[in-house]
Amino acid sequence: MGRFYITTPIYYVNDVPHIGHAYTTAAADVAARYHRQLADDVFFLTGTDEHGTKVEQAAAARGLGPKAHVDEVVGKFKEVAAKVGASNDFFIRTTDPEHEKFVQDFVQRCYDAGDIYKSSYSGLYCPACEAYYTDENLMDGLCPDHGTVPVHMEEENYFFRLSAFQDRLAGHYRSHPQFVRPRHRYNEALSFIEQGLDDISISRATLKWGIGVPWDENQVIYVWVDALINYLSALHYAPGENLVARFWPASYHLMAQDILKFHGIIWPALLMSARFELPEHLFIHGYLKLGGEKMSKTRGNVMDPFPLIEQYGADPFRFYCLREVSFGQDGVVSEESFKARYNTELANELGNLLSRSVSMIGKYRGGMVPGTGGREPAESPLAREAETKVQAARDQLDEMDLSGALESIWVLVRRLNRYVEEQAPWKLAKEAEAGGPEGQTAKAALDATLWDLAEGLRLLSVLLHPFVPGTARVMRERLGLAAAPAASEGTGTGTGGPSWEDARWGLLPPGLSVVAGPPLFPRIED
Ligand code: ME8
Repeated sequence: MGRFYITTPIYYVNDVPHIGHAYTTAAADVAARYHRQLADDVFFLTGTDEHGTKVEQAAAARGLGPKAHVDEVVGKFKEVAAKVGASNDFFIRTTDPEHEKFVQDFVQRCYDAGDIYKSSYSGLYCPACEAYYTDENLMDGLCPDHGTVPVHMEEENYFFRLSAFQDRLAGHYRSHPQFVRPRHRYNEALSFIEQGLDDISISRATLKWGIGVPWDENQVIYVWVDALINYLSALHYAPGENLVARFWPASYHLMAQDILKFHGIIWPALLMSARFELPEHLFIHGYLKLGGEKMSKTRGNVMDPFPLIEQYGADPFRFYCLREVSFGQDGVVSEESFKARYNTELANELGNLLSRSVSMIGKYRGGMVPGTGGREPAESPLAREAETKVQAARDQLDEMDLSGALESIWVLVRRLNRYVEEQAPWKLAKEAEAGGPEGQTAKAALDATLWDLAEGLRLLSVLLHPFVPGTARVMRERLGLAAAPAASEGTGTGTGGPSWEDARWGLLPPGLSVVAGPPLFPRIED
């Protein structure tokens, strides 16, 4: 049994959530559920980033104080987590008093280590990024991410000696070639470090909405420093025993490329300064793009996940995002492609496979899963391929190749559909009726085929559990297998779902009573 601590970014509450946030949270949930299936000790954290200029401005624009604003908007982010079916163990808010206290202690450690000094800053600043820019970093004088004109800022700030960590950071990257994944993101971060690092301002004098610098009441801590520390602060006060000892360092911080520099450079340097271990991996997935452009709240071209989830459920949404976009690459999403994939893959391929199989077991065997027709389970023509795909999915899940794993699983779904056509159980049933030795052979072949289909579906319910947990549960119910423990579905640290031990061909006991039911995925008609 291992341990697995996975985090999503904590999302800004300056506006409402969109499909990009739902995507990261759903992906993290897939990994968390998979590791619970392995019986790992799992902690899954998500939450909200509630301080800083952007939030202060968003609140002011609504005529609200920042706290009233964040208290309201946080509900929408909690709702996203719940709606995508996230089994997060804790939801951190950076306005939690325990977090605020921990951040102050953390920054004090860096100060005491001599890594923080006071200096004045004068230069360009993008409030949307909450970051300073030099002329070279801008594109035609505009923020490269937001396309907005940066503002001139002049302040006395506290600075963190990031430059002093350059060699140690580069050394860490070299000795941990898997620190940032996928590889091209590792290269990007390392080359940024090698270009030379400047010290960074880590406090603000003009902003009020933030955590106070412990040794200077006139300054607040830079929102990014406050935010990054959440991954460690949460373990100090989330419910649960010895969380720090059990879960730090984090196994994976999951995010898109927009915040790689903060996580790949500033965060490890802060941890080195405060003398904490570094996270094991950062995994950088790509952007979901709408009409070819990155969605962003600041740009206003966002796709709202709620209507899709409300209409079709969390599972189709999770499935779509992880299937449509190769995990680690950018990809285009749209409602049309959602519907197309839903109809072809979920309704036709998976949904039909289940309903056909259950109905044939009903029709030909009175609703009871037959034996294997006198054949060893391992002799099934499906056995080898099933085992190969299980192993492939496992390897891919271990590498965080979530869409690759889903593809391996889907090869099996398609193989089972072909098997139905190849075996033509309706013909076997007719031949069996004829009686005699040939009838006996057909009867045994029909038993074997129906058992194979039920076994294939059982196996799929184990493999699909992390991706589409509700669907996997219904599949198991229809197959007459006991429902998965409730702990797997809700928030909490239950071992959850069918164990990965069950992902082996040949375990299905004969004699289960299958249960017919409505289509898993009713087709979407335009
Ligand atoms: O950056 N495609 O918060 P944020 C895929 N508060 N993922 C996307 C996406 C898209 N189009 N848009 C957003 C912040 N995301 C900080 C983080 S962490 C200590 C502080 C996801 O609300 C993706 O995970 O802007 C991205 O990294 C994150 O949302 C940014 O969320």
